[in-house]
Amino acid sequence: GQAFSWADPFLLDDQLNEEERMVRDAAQAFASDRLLPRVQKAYLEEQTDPEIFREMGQAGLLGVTIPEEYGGVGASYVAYGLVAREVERIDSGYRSMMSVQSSLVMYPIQAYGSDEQRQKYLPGLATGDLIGCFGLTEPDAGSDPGGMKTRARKTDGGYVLNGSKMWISNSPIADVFVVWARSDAHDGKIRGFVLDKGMQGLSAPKIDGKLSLRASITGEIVLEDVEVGEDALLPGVEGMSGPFGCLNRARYGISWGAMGAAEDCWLRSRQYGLDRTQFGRPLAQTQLFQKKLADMQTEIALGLQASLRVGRLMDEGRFAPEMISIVKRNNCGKALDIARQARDMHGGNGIQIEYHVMRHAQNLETVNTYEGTHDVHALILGRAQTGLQAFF
Ligand code: TGC
Ligand code: FAD
Repeated sequence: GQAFSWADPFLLDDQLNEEERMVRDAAQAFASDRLLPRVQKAYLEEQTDPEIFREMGQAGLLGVTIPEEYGGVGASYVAYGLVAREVERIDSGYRSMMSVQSSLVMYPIQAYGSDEQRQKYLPGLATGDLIGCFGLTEPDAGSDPGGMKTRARKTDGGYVLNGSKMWISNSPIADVFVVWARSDAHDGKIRGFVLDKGMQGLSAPKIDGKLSLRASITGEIVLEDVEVGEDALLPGVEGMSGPFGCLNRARYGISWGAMGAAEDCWLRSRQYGLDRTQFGRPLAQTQLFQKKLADMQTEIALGLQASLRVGRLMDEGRFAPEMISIVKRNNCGKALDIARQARDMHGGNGIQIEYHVMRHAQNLETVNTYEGTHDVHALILGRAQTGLQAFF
């Protein structure tokens, strides 16, 4: 028989190959050595250290699935998911910084960009010398990004962009802006543009006052008659499948990341229950506490196994976006439940920054909302099985 490994019930580790384990171990070491020591201060003070991008680049955590010729790691989607899990074990905001850079900025430049754009941006994004952001959401277009108002108007040598983007991770510190706009020269279809910091008319003010994801800076992107050349257009894609192609990758990574945050909450709750005595016995020796631990262990084991399966299918080129909706939606929702339970299981200490669990719970509110809310993914899955569109 096989001994039960309580922390890895389905022996996930056995299902990884050598390279995936190496990437995972590098991410784990980086996360505990470089991210954990600074997260509490960063969160309390709402400070994002841009240097983290360079450190992530050095550790090989940016562009995990991007081919090596462009400075990426050329590893599998499973490896990318493992990185997200390790980074988000520390903080969802750090994982956000990484996923935007890898899936929402490097991926579209690699997949839809010209050779010149690839050469110009990808190596610097892979080392973290350049910081990227992705502007899809607008003040009046969140779940319905097709309702965007940002416009690209054709000029002689290029385009003029006008509009504003809201809730954009990394934007106040970004060098590279992947921005989606309706283009009058392309029948009003959505097109992607790559803009550089410092362009006339481009600004990215910070959004203050977030009670969630405080270690990751968020801002607007304001475009006021920003003139760009033809070379700013991403030539390889047209329509909503452009931004959605990026979101598929990021959402998949988030499904692993959320489980990382959940695991941290679970392991901390277990330890707390073993260490803390009330009524003459450890909390962990009560039935209610054990039931909560069993629920956490179960949801995490199932969630990780599902993300692994979707990752394997992505690596085989056999994924459908709805598969990603299942794991994004379920893993984020379950992680949020687990973090809230963990907060409760820590009693009064649970509200303290040193105990980590409430920070995770607050972060997961965002993670459950961005990249398609929990309910929007339900509607995607509802449409897929009924053939009926319930968005509007
Ligand atoms: P719909 O009619 O379904 O489709 C329009 C066109 O898009 C194509 N498409 C996809 N292509 C690839 N992958 C997918 N997942 C796709 N989903 C749709 C589709 O084939 C069609 O193409 P075509 O050529 O026929 O026109 O589109 P809709 O406008 O009705 O969409 C509805 C809905 C709800 C599915 C969609 O709008 C949606 O997913 N909304 C959620 C918005 C969202 O996720 N925003 C994320 C913003 S970025 C972000 O949050 C980053 S945070 C990251 C971090 O900090 O970590
Ligand atoms: P809304 O769409 O207004 O939704 C509000 C509520 O209504 C939700 O509960 C939703 O589920 C529900 N709802 C909406 N439509 C329907 C419907 N048809 N039927 C039933 N219920 C519905 N975006 C980017 O482009 N780039 C980024 O880098 C980025 N980073 C982010 C970072 C943070 C910290 C946050 C908070 C957001 C970020 N986002 C980013 C934006 C994010 O993707 C949106 O917030 C998200 O898509 C939801 O849009 P919304 O906020 O406009 O909410």
